[in-house]
Amino acid sequence: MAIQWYPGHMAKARREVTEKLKIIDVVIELLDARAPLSSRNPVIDELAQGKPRLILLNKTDLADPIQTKAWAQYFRRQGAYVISINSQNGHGTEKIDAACKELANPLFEKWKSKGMKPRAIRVVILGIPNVGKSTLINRLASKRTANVGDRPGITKRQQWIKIGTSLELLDTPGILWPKFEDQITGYRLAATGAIKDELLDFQDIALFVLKYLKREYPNVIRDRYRVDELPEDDVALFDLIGEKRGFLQKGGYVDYDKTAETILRELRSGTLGAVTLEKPSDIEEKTV
Ligand SMILES: Nc1nc2c(ncn2[C@@H]2O[C@H](COP(=O)(O)OP(=O)(O)OP(=O)(O)O)[C@@H](O)[C@H]2O)c(=O)[nH]1
Ligand SMILES: [Mg+2]
Repeated sequence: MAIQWYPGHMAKARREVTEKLKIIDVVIELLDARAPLSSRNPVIDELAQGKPRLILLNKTDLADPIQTKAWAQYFRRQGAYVISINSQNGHGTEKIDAACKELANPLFEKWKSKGMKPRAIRVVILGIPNVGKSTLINRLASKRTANVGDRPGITKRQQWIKIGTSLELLDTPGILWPKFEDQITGYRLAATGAIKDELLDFQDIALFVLKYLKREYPNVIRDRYRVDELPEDDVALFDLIGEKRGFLQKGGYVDYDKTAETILRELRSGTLGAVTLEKPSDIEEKTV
């Protein structure tokens, strides 16, 4: 199944971000720690226009901690400023203020040398739908000012939020891009919840997830679904999970829809365990 989601409001949001960037000092790129590369918008370099950039790996509570470390190192090796965070409980978010100040410092020094007074740092938070932009803003503001939800496409328009006296944050609608470089990116984004569910074939996505878990995290499947021997065939495994969970229809057939939906829900909520859907070692192998 070809996965793609680039509705008109995203094209508009992209234009609006481009407009606003003239007055922005620092760009925060919020990535999903479960799929850092797939959740990275390739248009971001064009959007960020060489502004100082901070990469945040969010939802670290749902991701494999070993891989989160590896991804942070991967981006740091490329010269990026990286912080791993959990916007829901605030873990790591206390470092953001100082990072923005450090990144904006050269600009402030320039102002000072021209005799201008420093003002609040203007920061924009960019990221794909559902990655947690509004949750992060609420966390930094210590109040619920931005709308959040567990569906992609919650924020519809830009909104400035003041954080103390030193920061002004711009919340933006999640933006995807017109064409995924490869379909596996689409599958990862679908699995983590960045694409509108109504557009997805859940069985297809759940099979993709199972195949990956079987290879990389077999114990996650064994523990959660009490399957001791993982069948070689992915569809047979899918069947077995449905059976074990008692998702049977009339005649004893496995209810595929319910099984697929359960696997995805349990992956997204972290019930399955902390799982990362792509590893830096995968790409490094590819480029060597
Ligand atoms: N487990 C976990 N959930 C998070 C975290 N950050 C955000 N969420 C959840 O992710 C969902 C999406 O959060 P939002 O803040 O609305 O995401 P957004 O990026 O603003 O999404 P759009 O406005 O649709 O682009 C919500 O259900 C949040 O509670 C996190 O660090 N960990
Ligand atoms: Mg939002």
